[in-house]
Amino acid sequence: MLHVHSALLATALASLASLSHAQCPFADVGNLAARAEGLSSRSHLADFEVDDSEGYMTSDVGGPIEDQEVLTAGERGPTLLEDFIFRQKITHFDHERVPERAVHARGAGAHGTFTSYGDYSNITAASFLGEAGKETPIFVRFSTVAGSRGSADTARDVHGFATRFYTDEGNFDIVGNNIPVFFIQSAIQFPDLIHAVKPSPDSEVPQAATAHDSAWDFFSQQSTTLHTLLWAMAGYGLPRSYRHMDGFGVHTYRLVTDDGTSRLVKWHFKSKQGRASLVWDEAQHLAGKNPDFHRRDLWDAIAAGHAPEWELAVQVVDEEAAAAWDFDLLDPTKIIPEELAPLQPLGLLRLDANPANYFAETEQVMFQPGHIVRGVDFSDDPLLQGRIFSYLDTQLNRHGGPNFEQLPINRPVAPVRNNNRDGAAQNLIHKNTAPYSPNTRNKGYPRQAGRDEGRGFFTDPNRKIASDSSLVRRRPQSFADHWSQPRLFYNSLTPVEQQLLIDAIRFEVSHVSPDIQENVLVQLNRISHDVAVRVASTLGLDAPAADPTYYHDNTTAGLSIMGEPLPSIATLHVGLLASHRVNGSVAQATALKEAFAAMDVTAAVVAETMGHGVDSTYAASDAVAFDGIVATNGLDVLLASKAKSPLYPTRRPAQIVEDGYHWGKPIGYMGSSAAARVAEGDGVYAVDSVDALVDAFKQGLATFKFTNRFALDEES
Ligand code: HDD
Repeated sequence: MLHVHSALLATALASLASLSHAQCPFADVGNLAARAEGLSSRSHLADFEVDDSEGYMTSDVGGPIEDQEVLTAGERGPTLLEDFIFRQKITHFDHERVPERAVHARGAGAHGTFTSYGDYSNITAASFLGEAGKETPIFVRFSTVAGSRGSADTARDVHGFATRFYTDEGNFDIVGNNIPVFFIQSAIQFPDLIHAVKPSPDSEVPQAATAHDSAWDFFSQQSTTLHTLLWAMAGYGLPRSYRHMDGFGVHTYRLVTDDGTSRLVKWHFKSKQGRASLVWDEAQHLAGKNPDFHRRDLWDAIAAGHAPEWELAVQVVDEEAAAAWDFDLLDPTKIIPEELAPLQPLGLLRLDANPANYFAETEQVMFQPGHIVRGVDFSDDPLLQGRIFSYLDTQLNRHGGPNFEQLPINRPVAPVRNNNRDGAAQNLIHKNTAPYSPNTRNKGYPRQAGRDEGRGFFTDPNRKIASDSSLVRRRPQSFADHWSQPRLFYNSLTPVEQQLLIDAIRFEVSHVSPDIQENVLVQLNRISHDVAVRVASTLGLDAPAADPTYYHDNTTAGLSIMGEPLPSIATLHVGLLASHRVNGSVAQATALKEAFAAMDVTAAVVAETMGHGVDSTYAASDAVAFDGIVATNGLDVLLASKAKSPLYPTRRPAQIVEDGYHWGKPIGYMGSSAAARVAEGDGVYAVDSVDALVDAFKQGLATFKFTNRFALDEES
């Protein structure tokens, strides 16, 4: 029935979209088509949606009311206790919040569809991977880890990448990050890690940041953190957008086939937009200028019909071969280099619908690594084992009871039948009066499902534990090397990325106490003497003597972000600087905007005042808003060092170009504006025609960051 509804709506909107602009009763035909398409990926929520587009206001129990004045004893008298309308409204408001997530509080989500490329029953019994073209609704929530719900999107941090597949055999969640490794090896240390990176317990400072004593005290005392720390200090901590980052399941999981064959795997989500990152100075500006930068980017791209896409892939591991590797697959601080196990693509994720209500969908979605489906199983990774417990517990706390899985965003599309009963906010009316198993009163239903009946989970999951099964509180020796893979990561970056990583550590560690700085240098020195020396130079300290136990020159492919051009420039955003004082400038910017639109690149015309095709003013614009910047013909007038105007802060037009240049963005000068150019070189284009500019920017935007503008230590 639901499907009929949305199909009808989709058809109606599609036929509206096919009308010409003149015929259509709505202005934005393109968006209507996009909404119709998006609706299908969240159609399982349709039954729960509230449409207030008509009707009278009512109380929570349905009686029509007015709610703008309280009931008082006389016009100037006291408010009456009997005013049930007032009390209901205020009481509901007082209870509007649920506890924010203890970690990953700040985030944004979207709906979409996963499409399987093929029938993968040779590696898993999971039904959503059982057929080419099979579609499964999904919801993905992206997040930062440390900050509170209101913190800035561009804080340097690991980023959450949590995906729910609403499969026809139940919900499957991959609760991952944009970095393939984690700080600790055992879940029992998670509270320690989080207490160390969160703000200080006395002052609650700093917010959404790790440049403080407790974080680096923990990092330098707990060397398992070093690998993830290096990824976060590199571009992975500063993604350009949620759309421009990959996702990872982090742990080793298992896939199991119908005949019980089990293989170890790592989950990957590869961004079709490519990977791109900000530079730190830019990210800090953004935190003030636009703290919602990532949230808005995702929302706008989806609303404009540019659905972001990721390819789901797995590294399938041959367990016998893995036994010879010099790291343990159960250790979540390690990657499996792609040279050892290539990625096998499985299908495509496409996010094409924004939530209709942030709280109901994004805030109330409650992921759990324990949400698995037949065909997927766990490994003995001690971090994963602990997470399976923790997420259920945290959802009980956030929701206040055990019925959170009944919330629309959590409810599976597969039927739920069991003997769990009652509890706060029970939404269902169970009619079975024999809610126990085994029973005869309900003819034994709901029946037990197993591997061979009812497509249940495997009663015998074909997993073995180590033969030495005495109880211990210690980690295996195979988890003991915490320095070789951080070095592998560092070696695999370009020199500029290495420099930016070192600069990030310099920034962070400059904020911590001298004794902690010394401890940090000891750990960095185990990874690389060069890194330790370069960080020590900023701190005015001596690095320890080289400690070569873990030094090596190995590299692995696919880790550099800045070394590769973007596969697509669609939906990147260009600033077109114009002036009402220069004849033809706004017209030229408008022509550029149209030419960019033909390549699905969005652009904003900036001038002193709004009107006549201008999208933003210099008073409101900043280089952080743009992936590339173009000064139109004649703009040298505004860029000149003495140019002043009461319409914008001093030197704002020139500052936009200069900041854009220093942050590595492509810069275009049209005609005479080149007279005011900041510098020449790669990614700086002085041209005369719209066509030449757009042509140059195709390559410029794909390069994304012109890294030769960033200084290397040896050049200073
Ligand atoms: Fe966690 C949330 C990812 C280790 C305990 N975690 C949370 C979210 C993501 C991750 C993406 C946000 C989900 C959402 O959007 O709602 N966490 C990870 C990854 C880890 C990891 C990739 C290591 C591989 N986490 C981890 C450990 C524990 C937790 C070891 C506890 C033992 N994580 C939680 C939590 C959260 C959470 C406290 C907070 C809110 C929630 O679960 O739903 O239970």
